[in-house]
Amino acid sequence: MNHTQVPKKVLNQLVHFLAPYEQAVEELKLKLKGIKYGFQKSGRYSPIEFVVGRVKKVDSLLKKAAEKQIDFHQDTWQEAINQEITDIAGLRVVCRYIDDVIEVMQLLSEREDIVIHDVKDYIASPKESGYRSIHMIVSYTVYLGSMKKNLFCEIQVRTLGMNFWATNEHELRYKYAGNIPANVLSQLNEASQITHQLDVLMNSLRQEILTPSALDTGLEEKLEEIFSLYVKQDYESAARLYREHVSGFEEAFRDNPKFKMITDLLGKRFGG
Ligand code: 0O2
Ligand code: 0O2
Repeated sequence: MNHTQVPKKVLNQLVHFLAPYEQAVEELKLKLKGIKYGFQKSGRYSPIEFVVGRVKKVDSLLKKAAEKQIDFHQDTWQEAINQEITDIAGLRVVCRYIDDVIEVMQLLSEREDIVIHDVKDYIASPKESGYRSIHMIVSYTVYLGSMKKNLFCEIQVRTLGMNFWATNEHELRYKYAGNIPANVLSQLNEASQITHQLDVLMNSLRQEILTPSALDTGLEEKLEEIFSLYVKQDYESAARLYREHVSGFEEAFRDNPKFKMITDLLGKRFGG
């Protein structure tokens, strides 16, 4: 379907129709990013690397509406789209490891503001293209002016590897207008399998990578000690401990919030 087959009145109404979806994407993006910052603020590893979101482009929406045989000449087209097209509001959560993907699904299932209706597991059963991801169809309520709307949204959860593959495949599909040559398809298929092997291998190293080393643990304790000496105004002992244990490790522990606080507060004073 193209724009000319859709009544002009409907095209004019689409901007208004999409407004709550725009709001849902913005709110959910913020909330999902909030999960990430919550972990980081408390000094813990976040299962979320990054979050992006988008509202489906009008062309893509009309194409899907045509596939679903939605009749724009009926006054009920808005309800029909709301029910039939569940990815108008789309969020994408990208994680480092496969176990993080599972943890994110678990975290989402515990929330009261997001109701899960359906989960498509394209990791256990990849698409023919080689595409892997988890798709969760959820409902979410937005308040827009005096209007309250409960909308379906799609949350895709995938690893960095799966995302890398999907981004490449998406661009190739666009370049070849959907008709990717057989030799390129077979390379994509191989790349999908190798990406999955890498994901599985990295997942088995996850514990190794994420368990803090003795050095980190020791440093955490020292940071506590230094901070409490500072609070007690025993600056001389705090400075000594800082020079003995912290100086030289600044770069390695830059992302540790406690370390950041100590260096911000005390680093300049004790560093020399
Ligand atoms: P294309 O053709 O796929 O590249 P920010 O303010 O930076 O947080 P911003 O600028 O609004 O966010 O956009 P964001 O969130 O960085 O990214 C938008 C991109 O997210 C889209 O790119 C999509 O690629 C992707 N995306 C996120 N979620 C989904 C989803 O559920 N489904 C699909 N299909 N794509 C998603 P473009 O430019 O719209 O398109
Ligand atoms: P857009 O709007 O262009 O960003 P459904 O009727 O919704 O159940 P559908 O549409 O096949 O059936 O849903 P599916 O497959 O669960 O999810 C569609 C979205 O998943 C796509 O959005 C992509 O973001 C992603 N996706 C699915 N299969 C592939 C694939 O083979 N390769 C890549 N790169 N992405 C895929 P759109 O359609 O691009 O939406």
